[in-house]
Amino acid sequence: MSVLERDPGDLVQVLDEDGAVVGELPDIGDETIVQMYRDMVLARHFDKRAVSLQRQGRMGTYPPLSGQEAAQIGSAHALGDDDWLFPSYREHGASFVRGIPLDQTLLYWMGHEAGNKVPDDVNVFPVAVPIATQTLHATGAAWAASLKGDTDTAMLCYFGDGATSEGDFHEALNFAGVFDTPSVFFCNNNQWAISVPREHQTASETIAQKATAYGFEGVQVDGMDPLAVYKVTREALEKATAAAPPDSGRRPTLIEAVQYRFGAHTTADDPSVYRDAEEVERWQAKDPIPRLESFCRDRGLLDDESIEAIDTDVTDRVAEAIESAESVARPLPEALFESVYETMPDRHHDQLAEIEALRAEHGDEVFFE
Ligand SMILES: Cc1ncc(C[n+]2csc(CCOP(=O)(O)OP(=O)(O)O)c2C)c(N)n1
Ligand SMILES: [Mg+2]
Repeated sequence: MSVLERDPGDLVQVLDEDGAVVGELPDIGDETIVQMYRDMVLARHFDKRAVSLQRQGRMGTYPPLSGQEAAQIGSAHALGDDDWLFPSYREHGASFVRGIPLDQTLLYWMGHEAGNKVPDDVNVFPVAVPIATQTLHATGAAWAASLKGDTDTAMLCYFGDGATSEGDFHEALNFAGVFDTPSVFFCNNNQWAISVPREHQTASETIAQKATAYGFEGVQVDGMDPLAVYKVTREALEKATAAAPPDSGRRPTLIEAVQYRFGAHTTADDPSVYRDAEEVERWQAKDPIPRLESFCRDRGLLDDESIEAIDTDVTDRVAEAIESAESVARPLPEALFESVYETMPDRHHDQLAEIEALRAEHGDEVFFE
């Protein structure tokens, strides 16, 4: 029986909090499992360094992902070569797995236009900051694939629990259900939308059950269990790309990955004013990295030596990415006005004039203090 055919409130789990196997393992090679561990460690270290860069004034703002590595890395590894990934603004780990270089992500959060440029051969859509807008882009792209008769490509779309309160989310899922688009909707339910708790987003018992109203399956998965996330996403992608309807089982899926963000919503947020330290501790016990580490050690896939080698490699790679991003000259404030209007309104001319006056008086350094 497919792991997707279950009650939406029945949480899919493969590893328990200690990394012991409690569910059916996905069909996945040992090499991929170790690569997933490596990618999760990289995402965690990148996150730590990025927050620190922001604190030192070396980056504008940044949305941390610590705690959410399993949801991102497990699902991104499930993607096939032709599939596409539609991120929100927090999917640095998933995007990296699909080919977005780390320095590119840093450039984005440093405010460089170049940070928006997705390499041509990478099937990842640009970062979407306006909440839930990417759900419509993903459904549109999935419908386009259907119309072209492309049966190899599925669209995996990430969004948060807060995004499920937006009209876009409902329109995207309704359309996908009616037109059988090759869609996998992946909700990162990290319990909070900035300071708004999950209970204030919906009176539904689960987010997964919303799929029932759109006529397709919804499944809740332990979003801090990378193997369970991989399994559920892989099955959903296979179902999305099954041969054309009506003679196949091709259907969209809504995955609710239950998880927690350990840190702040962004570096501009202070979560201590709206959530308890005990709540954070409770979720830290489910940390995906020690869980997968313990599983890998038990199976002889990792030991002290290989873990140390991974840590060193990850530290070096993140340091190189930072060096590369910081070697790009910081954008001048005039860049803000480019590519917005064909004919700039008067107030923008006035603001540009202010910039020029500042430069004439103090030089460029005044912008980078
Ligand atoms: C349309 C829109 N409204 C409001 C905002 C401001 N905003 C940024 S993040 C956020 C909360 C989103 O929460 P959730 O969807 O749970 O995602 P998370 O950040 O928790 O991953 C809000 C309201 C926005 N970016 N776009
Ligand atoms: Mg959230």
